[in-house]
Amino acid sequence: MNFKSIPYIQRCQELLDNAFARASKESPQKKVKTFSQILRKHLRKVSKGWPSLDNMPPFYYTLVDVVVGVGRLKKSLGAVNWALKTLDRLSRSYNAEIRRADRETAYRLRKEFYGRAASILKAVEDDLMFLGEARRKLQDMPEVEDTFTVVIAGLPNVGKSSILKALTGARPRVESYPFTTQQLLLGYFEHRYQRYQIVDTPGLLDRAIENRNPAEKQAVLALRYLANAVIYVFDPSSHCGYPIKDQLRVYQEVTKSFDVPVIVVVNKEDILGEEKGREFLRSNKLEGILCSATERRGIDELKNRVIEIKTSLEGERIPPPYSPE
Ligand SMILES: Nc1nc2c(ncn2[C@@H]2O[C@H](COP(=O)(O)OP(=O)(O)O)[C@@H](O)[C@H]2O)c(=O)[nH]1
Ligand SMILES: [Mg+2]
Repeated sequence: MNFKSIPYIQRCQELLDNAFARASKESPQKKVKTFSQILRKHLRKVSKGWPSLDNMPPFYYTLVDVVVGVGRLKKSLGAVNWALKTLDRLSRSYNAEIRRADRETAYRLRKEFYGRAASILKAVEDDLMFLGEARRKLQDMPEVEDTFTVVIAGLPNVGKSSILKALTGARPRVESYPFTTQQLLLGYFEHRYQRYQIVDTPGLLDRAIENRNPAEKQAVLALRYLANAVIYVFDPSSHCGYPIKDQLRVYQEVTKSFDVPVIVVVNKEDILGEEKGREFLRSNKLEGILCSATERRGIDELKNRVIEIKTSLEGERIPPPYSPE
């Protein structure tokens, strides 16, 4: 989804000034045509340059809705289209009249056309302003790939970023989430020509959803559309600074709100010890993978589990074999 290629949007007056400047260089017969062409060319660029809201993946749709409001955006794009059509119709009829008119009448008709074209633009001035502002806001929308995606959740310091690095090797790419403080860290690994996208979400999936403001709630909602699976990281050693009770509460919340498979990881096994790690899982009736992100233990098992989930989800989509009567 490329929000960075949304074209620059001129202010109403800027656009009119440009059109006047260009038309003034033309012969009288061509002035109206050129004037209207300049306006329409820009309006068409504005209207066509936006990613289509109807085909937008729900992850982006939700974010666009939080950042600028989908309803308002649709209204403004609709207004631009209206202006485009109205200008087109108007310039055709004026051009036809001007062609038949004597010099004096042609002059009067041209002036009249400029006035009417300017009022059409003035009618959508607020919409152009809004779209210009929306464009600016959407420029730093995070770029995510449309591929199998695993979102990492868990309280701060449990080792989410370390797990991401262990799984994907390279330094994660940082994308800003459109709510100032939040970012998405993206890492990738490949297996049998298939790309896996792993997303760490500092500040988003690391505390209770109930304590969030509406925009953050929407941000979490958008993540739900992005995730094909979730890795929930526990640190039952006391090192992360959060009691197990809190970690379990957020775990319950995440499993409830994400309608996808959740892989439980018990991290920092190097400090905790295998015995205590297994005991933690047993006593909480969880199934999970013991890992040490820093010592790279359990990471291959985790990776295999991710691959397995993708394969089994694909399996669901394969239609049953054809069987004749
Ligand atoms: N001993 C040990 N420390 C770890 C492990 N994973 C992460 N850490 C440390 O725990 C701290 C928090 O890790 P980080 O990945 O930043 O946690 P996040 O806040 O959940 O992303 C860092 O100091 C890491 O080095 C682990 O498996 N073993
Ligand atoms: Mg982190």
